[in-house]
Amino acid sequence: MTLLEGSVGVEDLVLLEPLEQEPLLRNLQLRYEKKEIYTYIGNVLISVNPYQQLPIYGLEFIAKYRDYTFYELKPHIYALANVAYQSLRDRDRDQCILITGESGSGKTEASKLVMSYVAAVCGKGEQVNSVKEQLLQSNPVLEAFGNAKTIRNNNSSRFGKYMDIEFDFKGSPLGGVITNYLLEKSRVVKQLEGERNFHIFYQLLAGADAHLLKALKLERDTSGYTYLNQKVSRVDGMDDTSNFKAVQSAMTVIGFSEEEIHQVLEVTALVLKLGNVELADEFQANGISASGIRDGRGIQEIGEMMGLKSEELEKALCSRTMKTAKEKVVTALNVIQAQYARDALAKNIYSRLFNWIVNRINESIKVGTGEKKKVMGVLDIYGFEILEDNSFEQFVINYCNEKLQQVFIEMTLKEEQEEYEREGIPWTKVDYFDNGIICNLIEHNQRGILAMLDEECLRPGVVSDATFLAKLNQLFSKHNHYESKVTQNAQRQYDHTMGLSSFRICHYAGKVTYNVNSFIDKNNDLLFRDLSEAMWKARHPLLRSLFPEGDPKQASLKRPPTAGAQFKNSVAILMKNLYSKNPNYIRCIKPNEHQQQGQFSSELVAVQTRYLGLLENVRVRRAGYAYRQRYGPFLERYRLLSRSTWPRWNGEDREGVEKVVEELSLSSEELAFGKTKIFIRSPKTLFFLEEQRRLRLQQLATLIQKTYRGWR
Ligand code: AD9
Ligand code: MG
Repeated sequence: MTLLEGSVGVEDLVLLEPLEQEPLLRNLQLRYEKKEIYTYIGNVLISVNPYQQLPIYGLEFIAKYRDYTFYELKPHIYALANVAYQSLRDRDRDQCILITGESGSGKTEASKLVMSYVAAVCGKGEQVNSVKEQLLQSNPVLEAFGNAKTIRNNNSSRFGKYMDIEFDFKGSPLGGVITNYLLEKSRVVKQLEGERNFHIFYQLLAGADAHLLKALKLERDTSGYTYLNQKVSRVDGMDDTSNFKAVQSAMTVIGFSEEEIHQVLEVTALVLKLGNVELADEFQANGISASGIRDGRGIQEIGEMMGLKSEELEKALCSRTMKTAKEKVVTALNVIQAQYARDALAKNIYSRLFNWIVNRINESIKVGTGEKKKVMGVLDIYGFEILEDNSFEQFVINYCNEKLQQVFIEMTLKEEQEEYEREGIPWTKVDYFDNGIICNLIEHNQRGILAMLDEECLRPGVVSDATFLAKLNQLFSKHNHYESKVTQNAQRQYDHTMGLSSFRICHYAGKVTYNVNSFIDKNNDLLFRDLSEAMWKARHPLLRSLFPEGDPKQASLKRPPTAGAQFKNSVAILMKNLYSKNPNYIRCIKPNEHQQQGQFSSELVAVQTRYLGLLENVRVRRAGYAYRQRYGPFLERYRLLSRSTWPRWNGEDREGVEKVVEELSLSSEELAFGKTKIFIRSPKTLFFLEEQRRLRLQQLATLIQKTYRGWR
């Protein structure tokens, strides 16, 4: 049994005195220094990245946490996973686990801990174990293709992930569905200083045996590849060779055939090799500069691997065909344009390959539609990003975080307050900032920033990032959450940090300045038709299948939805999914910028606690009641604690509940009786009830044993 207050600070911030930012930070720091990385705010779990392996995980701890209720043991991610799983299994409520926090704060590790906890406690048997294995093995595969070393995190997820794990009525896993969001495909062709490309490229070069390397026409040395940052090819503590073996074996466990694995690696190799295609100026007879390929052997090999004539590939890379109703006009691309085309092709192949892998995993783990399922969703998605230079990617990522903050507000803060009103419980309202206005600024169907961007992308005539920005400036000149040089000048504010080609959004988490350069291009996300047609002509079955639009018969004039529209749509689907489930929150915090154990930077943590809204969260929680339940189920659980209600109670549920709490002499301060539910203020009272129940059950069991012996 643990007390909620002790020498390691409070385990639940609801008990913090005084409730202010400073003591909140001190409490987290005190706990962190004692290696207590988990702290609650009611049922929300705060997790501070320890950057070291703590001896608090594994089967022994799983066994402990599965047998206790939430507040009986120290705060732990297993306790949260346990509540979610039990509530799914026993109360038939679909759950979602929302894991948020900035890059390197520990989201992916948290999601894996949740998955391993659930896998350890749910169901048994050969069939069930094989499903569990498939679900767990999806992690190394997705991490190999979707994670990379960044300045902030050696194993940074460069995509968002939501996974629904599906269970049968007994709580045994049946399978799942993974949804991925926006892979950072620009990394395929270029990385910042100190960063790497996606892990798989290094794993492949380090881990493939000589035979495989030869088959893929690759050299082992990373220094020969333009797409691999030459300065960092290794990551401390990361073994690319053994990870490669792990990925191959994980793919086999999931159900990829040997042929499929080989094809995936071939396509991966092709991307690397494309980076080495050197383009140079060649002068045409008319004197106009045009591009051509410098090194014939490289393109020859790529062509062979693709199953495509190298001349066709060269043509697709170096020229562009415009079709009108009557004729086809072929124009030569200059070197810059051809390099752009080559990189666009590499990025497209890789991101489509990634989507294909996700789909292929889903095919293996999907569950038949006929069965009734219980679902646990786990969301591990990029946190709020404020970089030095913020572009389209940061814009959509931060939009997604605004939406998640909305879920948090709606499902915890607002819902909490509305429930008190519904139940007629006296209550002091707590103010919090509702970020609906910012979501609207971005996503409004006709007048949002994304809609404006789409309008520019689809508008005929001369459009550019600048015309897009001009449009925003005009439309949002009076918006409280929008700023730019133009709107600032109009208000006679002179801010030297704001460039002419930028706009700024006052997000709930802070102000972010976005540079509009490439917004149009990235939103359009168009691949020249010549390239998709060439890929479709390739004989390589997997490569070809990634470019269905290259089929001339499929060629429609309708353009595919823009990247922004697609993202907005998938966020909307995600939101609908989350709203249909009971939320469980894990708020991850990064304690320092150096990926170092034992360092706690208060300033850095302060920023994160602010935008995670932790203080507001505690206020709302504290003004209210930690625990509530309908009278019926409450009575069912605790009626054995009162002589009036045990063994039988024929009256109203609410009256029965009143009898129980009366007999236990619970303080009236601790309780409130709503229209349909009883509310309990502090976790201690709940803990007390549970303890009494456990003792009473023991007593009853002894009684039954005695009676039984008497009969014999
Ligand atoms: V990113 O947004 O994908 O860049 P995450 O996912 O938030 O980020 P991640 O889970 O990858 O962060 O954690 C970063 C590193 O911190 C891990 O590689 C571990 O080395 C370390 N970490 C995180 N959580 C734990 C933990 N519970 N125990 C030990 C941890 N180490
Ligand atoms: Mg991650």
